[in-house]
Amino acid sequence: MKTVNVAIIGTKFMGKAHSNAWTNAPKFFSVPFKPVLKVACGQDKKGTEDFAANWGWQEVETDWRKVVERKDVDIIDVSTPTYLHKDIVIAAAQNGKHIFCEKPMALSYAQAKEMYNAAEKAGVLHYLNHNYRRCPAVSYARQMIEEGKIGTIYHWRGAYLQDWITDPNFPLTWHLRKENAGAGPHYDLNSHSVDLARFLVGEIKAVSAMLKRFIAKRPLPGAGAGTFKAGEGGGPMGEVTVDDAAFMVAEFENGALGSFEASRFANGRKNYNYFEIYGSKGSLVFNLERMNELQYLNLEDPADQQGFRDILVTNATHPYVGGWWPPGHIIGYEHEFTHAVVDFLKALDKGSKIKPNFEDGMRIMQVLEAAILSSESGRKVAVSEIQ
Ligand code: SOE
Repeated sequence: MKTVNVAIIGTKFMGKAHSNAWTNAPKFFSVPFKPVLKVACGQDKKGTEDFAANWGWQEVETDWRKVVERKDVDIIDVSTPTYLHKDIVIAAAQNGKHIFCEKPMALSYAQAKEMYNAAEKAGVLHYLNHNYRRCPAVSYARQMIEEGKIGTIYHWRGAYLQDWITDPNFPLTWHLRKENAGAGPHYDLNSHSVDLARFLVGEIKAVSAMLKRFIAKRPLPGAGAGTFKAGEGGGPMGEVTVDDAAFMVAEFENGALGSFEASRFANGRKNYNYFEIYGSKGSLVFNLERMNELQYLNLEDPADQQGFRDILVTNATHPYVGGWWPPGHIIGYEHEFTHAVVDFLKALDKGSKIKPNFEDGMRIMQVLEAAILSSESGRKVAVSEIQ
């Protein structure tokens, strides 16, 4: 079997999810290349060595610039915090590497545009990891929409709600700093919802939004602090420079209307990525916390039997499921990343594109930035105003 050499930059939450995907893709799916886990790169040498030993990365590096210049690396996997994406992606593209990059794409639309242009100019394969598109129930929702099952879409109703920072003593990790994350849940979570809405409904034309910060100062992070992890706290205070919640309404180019709620202050909601889509012939509902199911209302059912049915999306005929277990043997969050790697390797082999890619990422950033302008100016903003 042909092989491709992968280097991963970033060894925390996403580093793990991606390592698992590179490992499992060839074990469960028929893929054209076997990924070789060549180099893992992180800032902390000991932590990176432990990470590499655990996941089977052959070598360790602490300087990402050396990694992107290596002749024996084909793919750069960018699993770092957002503020590092632009420089790594551009250097990787200039060195002719194919790129598998975590979301959100960048700190701004301008950065995303630069990244897209660099990747296109270099002619490399580029992928932006909005993993939820590759949840089988979500891919199946798209198939049902394409088959006309719910007819003309009227409404998108999306919410992405979490509660991991509601404690005022949760530290000021990188997600809470504008210079590192660009924005709060608006970028982190609304980016996923906008990706799903573009995937399932269509392009967004204009937005009105309100972004809100609830807690202005937090203790600086101590050892072990990170995404979803308070670690050791109690240090001096620093300023939170991003939103804590971001709500937006949107008009789609096809005439549909959408609402988006993103918050890290929704107590009880852990990773509640939820949407409802209402069409002229039926409706679809998805909730990541019940990710093996898709709810479907069919208006062609007899009127007195109408209601939402739960489709258990675990048949071999459902997208991606055939690679895993028999019907009813449910799958999880990490499988979406494996599906992305499978599609990435297939696209690499065919010389085709994969979606979402940096062009999608750029469009998403444009929508999100339009929402920030709307929140700041108090007016509705056309997405095309962001250039
Ligand atoms: C943190 O909010 C986070 O890890 C996001 O960054 C991911 O994209 C999301 O899938 C889960 O939550």
